Amino acid sequence: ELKGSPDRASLTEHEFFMKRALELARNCSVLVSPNPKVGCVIVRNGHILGEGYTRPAGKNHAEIEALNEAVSRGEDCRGATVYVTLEPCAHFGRTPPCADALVRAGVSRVIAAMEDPNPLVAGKGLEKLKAAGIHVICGILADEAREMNRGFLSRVERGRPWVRMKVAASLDGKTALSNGESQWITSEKAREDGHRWRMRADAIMTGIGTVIQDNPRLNVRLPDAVRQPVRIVVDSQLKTPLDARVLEEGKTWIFSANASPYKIGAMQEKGVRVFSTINNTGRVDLAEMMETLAKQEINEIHVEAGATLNGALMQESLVDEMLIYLAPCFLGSGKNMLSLNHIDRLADKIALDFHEIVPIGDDIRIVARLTD
Ligand code: AOF
Ligand code: ZN
Repeated sequence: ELKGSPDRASLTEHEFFMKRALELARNCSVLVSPNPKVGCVIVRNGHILGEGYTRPAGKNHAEIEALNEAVSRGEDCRGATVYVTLEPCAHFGRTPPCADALVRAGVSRVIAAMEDPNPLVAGKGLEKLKAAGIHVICGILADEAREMNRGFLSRVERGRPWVRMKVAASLDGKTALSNGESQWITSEKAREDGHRWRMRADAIMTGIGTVIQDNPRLNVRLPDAVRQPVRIVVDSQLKTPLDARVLEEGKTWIFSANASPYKIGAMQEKGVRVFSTINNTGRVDLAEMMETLAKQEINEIHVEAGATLNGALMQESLVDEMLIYLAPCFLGSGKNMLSLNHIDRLADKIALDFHEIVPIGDDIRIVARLTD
C-alpha cells in the first residue's frame, strides 16, 4: 500500500498516476452511492494540472471535478493525459457525459483502470474518446479499481447487491449465551468500528428473530454519521411489532411472504415499504429479494442477523463477505453465528479466504470472502 508520496521508481508512470487517482477515489463520501467512487488526475509532462473525485450522486463526476480544478488554476488541458479509475461515462444521467467534456477540453490521452459495466456506458465512453482521436488505454491497476466499487459492480454485473455479513463472536464462535444474552461480547472499539461498516452500506438487514429478541435500532450511531442506510427486515409472516425500534424515524423496508393485508396496511401507514416475495417453502425468496434490492439501487448490504437468516443466506450462496469480530473469550454452549445444513464430507465445506485481519481494541477483525 502506498501512503504519502509513492516511490516513483518502482512503478511505471501509468501506475504511479493511477495510484494517485485511486487514492483520490478513496476520498469519496458514502453519499456518492449508488454511483461508483471514481478518482481522476490530469497530467502533462509529469505535472498534475488538476485532480478530482466523484461528488455525491447528482453532482459532478470525477473527471469534471479534475477539469474544473485545472481551469481554476489557469491550466489548459489541451494535449494532457487523463488518468481515471473508471471509464468516463457516455450517457446523460443525472449529469452530462464526461467523455464529451474530455473531448471538448482537448486532452490527447485517457488512461482508464477499467471499463464501466453500466450498460449505458459499457465501452461507449472509450469509443467516444477514440472517435475524437484521443489515445485510449484501459486496464491499468484494474484489480484495485474493482475493489473500490465492489457494491456497484455487484449490482450492475450480477443484478444483486454485495452482501457482507457482520458477526461478533467469542473464540469458540458463539454470538450469544443460550439464554440469548449477547451484550457485549466485543469491546467498545469493535462496536464503534461496526458502526463505520454499517455506514458504508446502503442497507442494513436483519431477520424477524433478531427484531423480536433484541429490538435493535439498526441505525448508525456515530457523531459524523452523514447518512442512515435503509433498514431491511426479512419477516415472512410480517410479525414485526408496530412499536419495534426498527420502525422509528428513517426508512424501513420489510420483505414478507404471506402477510395479512390488514398488517400490510398498518405498516404502510407507518411509512414502511412492504415487499412480497414467496418461495416454495412459504418463506421469503431470498434470491428474488436481492434482485429487487439491486433494482432499488442498493449496492451494498450489511447483514446483522441471527443464525437463521445468516444460515439461509449462506446456504443460498448470497453472501460475499464475512465481517467477523472475534473476542478473546469462550462462551461454551451458546448461539452459533450460522445455522447450516449438516455437512457429511469435508469436501462439501463452505470455504472462505481471509482477506484482511486487524486487531481492533481487545478484539480482532476478520474480513473473509467466500471463494467462488
Ligand atoms: C464517470 N465518472 O466519477 C462516475 C461515473 O446519473 P449520473 O450522471 O451521475 O451517472 C451515473 C453513472 O455514471 C453510474 O451508474 C456509472 O455508470 C457512472 N459513474 N462515471 O464518468 C464518475 N462516478
Ligand atoms: Zn461521468
